[in-house]
Amino acid sequence: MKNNLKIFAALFVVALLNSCGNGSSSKSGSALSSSAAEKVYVAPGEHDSHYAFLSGGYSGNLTVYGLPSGRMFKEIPVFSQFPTSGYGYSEETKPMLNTSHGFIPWGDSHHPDISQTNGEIDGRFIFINENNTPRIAKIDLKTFETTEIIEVPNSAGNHSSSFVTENTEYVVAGTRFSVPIPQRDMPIKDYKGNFKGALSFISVEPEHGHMDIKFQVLMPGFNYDLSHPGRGKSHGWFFFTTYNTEEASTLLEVNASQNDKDFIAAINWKKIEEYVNNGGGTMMPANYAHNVYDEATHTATSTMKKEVRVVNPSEVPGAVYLLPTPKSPHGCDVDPTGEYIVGNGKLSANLTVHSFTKMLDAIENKKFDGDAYGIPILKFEDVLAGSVEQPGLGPLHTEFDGKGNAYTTFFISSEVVKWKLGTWEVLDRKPTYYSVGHLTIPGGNSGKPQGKYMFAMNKITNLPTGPEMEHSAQLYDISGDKMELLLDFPTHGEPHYAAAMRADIIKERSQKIYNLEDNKHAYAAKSDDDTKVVRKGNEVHIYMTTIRSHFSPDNIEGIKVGDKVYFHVTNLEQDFDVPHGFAVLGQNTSELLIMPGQTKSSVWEPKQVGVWPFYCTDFCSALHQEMQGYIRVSAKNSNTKLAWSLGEDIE
Ligand code: CUK
Ligand code: CUA
Repeated sequence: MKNNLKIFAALFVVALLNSCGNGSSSKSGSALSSSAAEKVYVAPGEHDSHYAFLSGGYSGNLTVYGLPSGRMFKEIPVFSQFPTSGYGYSEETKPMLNTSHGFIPWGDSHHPDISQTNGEIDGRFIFINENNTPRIAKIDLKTFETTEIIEVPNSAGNHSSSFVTENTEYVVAGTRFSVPIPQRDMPIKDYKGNFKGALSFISVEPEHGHMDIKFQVLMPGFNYDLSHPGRGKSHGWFFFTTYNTEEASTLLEVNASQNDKDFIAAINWKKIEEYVNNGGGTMMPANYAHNVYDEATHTATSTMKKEVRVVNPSEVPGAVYLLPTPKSPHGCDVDPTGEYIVGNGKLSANLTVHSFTKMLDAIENKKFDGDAYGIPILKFEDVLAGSVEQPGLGPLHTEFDGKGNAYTTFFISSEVVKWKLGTWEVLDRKPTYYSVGHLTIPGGNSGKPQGKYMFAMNKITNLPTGPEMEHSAQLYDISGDKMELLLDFPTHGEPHYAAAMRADIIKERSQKIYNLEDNKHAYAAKSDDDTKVVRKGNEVHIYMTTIRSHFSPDNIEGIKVGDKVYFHVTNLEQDFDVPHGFAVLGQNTSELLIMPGQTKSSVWEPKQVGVWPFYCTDFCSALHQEMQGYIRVSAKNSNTKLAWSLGEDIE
């Protein structure tokens, strides 16, 4: 890291020198050609050609950017409470963050992946993993809202996730850490041979995208780092990189780097699916949450599931193989044709590429080199397609442009290297200013990449914002023979992977409003006539509406200290882009942002008597500042009458 910083500092100085003098004439240090700015300029009122969805890492969220401008459009809350919209605070969305460990309003999300049809990105849904409390979320790209989260039992550090098969049959989630399955109290030193790694195949129902864990494959106790689906000819298979095949439980930086080769695990999921469809596998007790947001009721529910189907590789002979891969591979990437499987060995001098055809051949001819816990190990030489010799230091991730080229990031040497599939020659290399993690080509994770741009996501920047500098991404034009660096833009949280695609497909499907008529929320008030305040013991339900520029009712009396007050606010607007907000002084879950036609609720437990104002938090019209009201809170034992009004005084 120190070296990178030095290199970076040197580059920065060169860049500075260039910028104060002769600008574009410099060959040695200037990263940007003079026309780069034009290539990323999107005039006011114009739209970007591509959307990019960057994972937020430890923010637990997903951020949406436009390409080529690098403008951030939106942050979509997924695994975190989000004050901007009230996600995770509102009564309707709290169930989204329920787990078997209780309410967990934080997550670590790494790998978004867009749904596919026939191997092409279709722009319907985007899935993303949560590592820490293993979960997979689905975001509907009609609304850019998180609509489903399923917890993954028997998993830990859910990292080799969430990647989809070419018809979105499955979104796949692999464990990073192996653990006792079922979880139990046992000595850590007995890890080896006893812990297991669960690889989960979560089926996605074609019409609405509902997720369900179809089966889990219980693998040996390695770490499963990343994964990718086979595609085209290898559709039906899934590939996972492993490290710590040593099965160490302490000081992994040394003890998990002993073996010269770890493995890529190849799973024939079609074969296991068939076995399961015929009743194969075992239902084992489990406890995991399945949270679904219903668009008609605008409300999420959380259901606890009690069992999961598990399959041991030994039950389905011929379904699981291990491909030796040097050394502690991180990324596991499959090219658009499905023939090449790239294992990015973090500690290896060369990049290893396996051949799917050779793999099938080796399996057919039973060219095995022993086994691990009964799983056949194929011979390295028999599955090797080729290797890229000494392309750089610390390869992490590879993407493809669909024209026979691959692009790999190198964390230690801080660069992106372009190389040719089949000949394995290095074609180009471009420094990234900072230590780089993932990279993304729109559609690069499908059978049909959408060329033109590639962006690399870096771990450090030079934007001074206190002790922590935000991360950044760098955008390259890859339409020519050589990569051209166009732009550097700041990112949020710590982006790992990102998914990206053409904007027109998403724009076409985008929802403008929620139809008020279709609103089935249990506490909706669909006109001013439906507004009311109802007391049930110490619970008070306020059925409230908003329309430019008032709340109805806007005067409420008869609330008492000790009450639990629910504001159910329906936005009556039916025009595009007219949200209203709601907040009341002293409420610890303040802020609802309510879209046209939607109902959202927040709860308030007033602690102090007084007359407290509430107001609209979203600047909605010239009279936004007038959009306010009062709620009177009396002592617990008072006999103030429950009353409400709009446009007149409460008598
Ligand atoms: S990981 Cu972060 S750079 Cu979680 Cu995909 Cu490789
Ligand atoms: Cu409604 Cu401001």
